[in-house]
Amino acid sequence: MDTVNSAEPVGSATYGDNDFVVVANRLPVDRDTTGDSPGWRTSPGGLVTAVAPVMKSKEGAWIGWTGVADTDFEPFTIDGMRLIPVTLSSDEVLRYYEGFSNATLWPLYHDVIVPPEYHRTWWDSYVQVNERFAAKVAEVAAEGATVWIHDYQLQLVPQLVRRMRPDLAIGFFNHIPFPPFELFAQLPWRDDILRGLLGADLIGFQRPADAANFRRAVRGRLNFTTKGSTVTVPSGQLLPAHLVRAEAFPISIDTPYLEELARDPKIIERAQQIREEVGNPKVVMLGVDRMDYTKGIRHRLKAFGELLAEGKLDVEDIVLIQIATPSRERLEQYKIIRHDVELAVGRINGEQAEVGSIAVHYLHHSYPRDEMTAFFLAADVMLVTALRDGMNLVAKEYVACRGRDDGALVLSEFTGAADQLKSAVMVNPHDVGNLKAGILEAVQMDEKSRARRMKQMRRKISTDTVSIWSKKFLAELDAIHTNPEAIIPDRPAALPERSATAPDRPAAKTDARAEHGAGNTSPRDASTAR
Ligand code: ADQ
Repeated sequence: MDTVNSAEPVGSATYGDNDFVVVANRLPVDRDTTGDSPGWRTSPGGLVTAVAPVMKSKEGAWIGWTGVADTDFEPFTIDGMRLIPVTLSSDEVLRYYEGFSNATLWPLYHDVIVPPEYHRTWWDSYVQVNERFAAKVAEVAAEGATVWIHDYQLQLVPQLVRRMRPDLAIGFFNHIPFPPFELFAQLPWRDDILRGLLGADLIGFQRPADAANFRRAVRGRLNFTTKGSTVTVPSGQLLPAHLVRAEAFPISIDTPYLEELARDPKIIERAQQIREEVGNPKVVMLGVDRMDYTKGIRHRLKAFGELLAEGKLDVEDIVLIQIATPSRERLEQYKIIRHDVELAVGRINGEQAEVGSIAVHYLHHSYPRDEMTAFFLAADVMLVTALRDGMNLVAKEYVACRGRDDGALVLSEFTGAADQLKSAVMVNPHDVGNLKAGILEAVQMDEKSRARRMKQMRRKISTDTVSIWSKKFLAELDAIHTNPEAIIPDRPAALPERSATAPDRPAAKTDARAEHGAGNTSPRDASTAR
């Protein structure tokens, strides 16, 4: 492997000195090799926005992969964030990331829209990479530090970290749905994943239904007791005995920042220009998604194509701009979805467009935030038709940009956002008839209804921002870790004291109630967590 050193190394004295550690598959940077000497470009996303203030105030560290395979990088600092790279080999990118994370877990957790693939070599790689991340956490976290682990790629890390460092407060947030038990039960390594997650003190999900699915799986597979959102982990489960909270923390967006962008005269002017560039139709509809089979882009195009073919919408009056960011392009299912979408766009334009009136403007690019905001401002109707989505930030971003309380949102009931943006036009994207009716309703909605509904949705996201989300999560994690009795009524009498002792310290004996779950656990699954 090559070794590349960055410009600002973190001194080894700072190891084990981080009071706040974020752990995610990717670091919030991309390697930039365009200049004379290679460097890093920040890739600001929701997660950075959410955790950056805490990172700065607590001088936190972020552990993750750089996106460059087979290369070791030294820790470095960028925008006041201390970044600690974890190395992945090309083989691990193939098996752990593209394989187990994105071709096993991703489809399984999204209602098996495409069939998940189960391969033991992928699982082995997933375990190995999770162990590497956990070892890094154990190395860099200060005593009693707070560790916040993110997403489905790292579900074993909480357990692995707890076994090495029982002194740490461990939070986990799952950005994607957690599937119903009947689907989750397909996974050959289901019990390992549950135990992996249960190493955390607090597990956050997007929707209450996700948290309920998780708790049901814990009861059904491991026989652990749950009461409300609390799970009692008994001793003898490859984990020290402890209590876990598993509940919903719906993620949001940086609302004030987007509202400000949407008021910027330059961006407003650019929005007007976009409308002109697409022919100044009466109605501009917009779709913004990663190119992913979960996002319902094909269903949306089918509905739109049929509405045009039936003459219910007229190509002279309406345009659909479909932005689809390139995503996971080496995976077969992603090649298929791209092909299908491009075929559908070609067919609609071939059959419905006239010279000078294109029906679908299809853009397979990524855009800077200013330009995305201009698209949101330019759109009269926003289409979010995901077949399953943990939250869907695009829906919230569109609402944040509609400061004039105009515009209509068509929103799939299978998104986490549907729990909050209740005044949207709700649709079932699997039902093309229902989707078409929803699109027509949004297009034809009178101004007064649009204003009323948008105002209600804007109110919701103005009090529900990503910084409030991270504060709530971390405050609850702190409360659970420092004083579980204060908030959890059913705490077993004899939970072990937390202390930073030797790695893999055997758990203390617990009371009969906590032992009960252990005794009833089915050990039938072939694999066990390492
Ligand atoms: P994603 O599946 O990536 O996120 P989403 O929540 O919509 O889905 O977030 C996408 C983000 O990328 C949005 O901020 C959007 O504006 C941006 N984006 C999309 N296309 C873009 C383009 N072409 N150019 C620039 N930016 C673009 C996962 C889960 C979601 C969950 C989030 C956060 O799948 O369900 O909401 O994490 O938890």
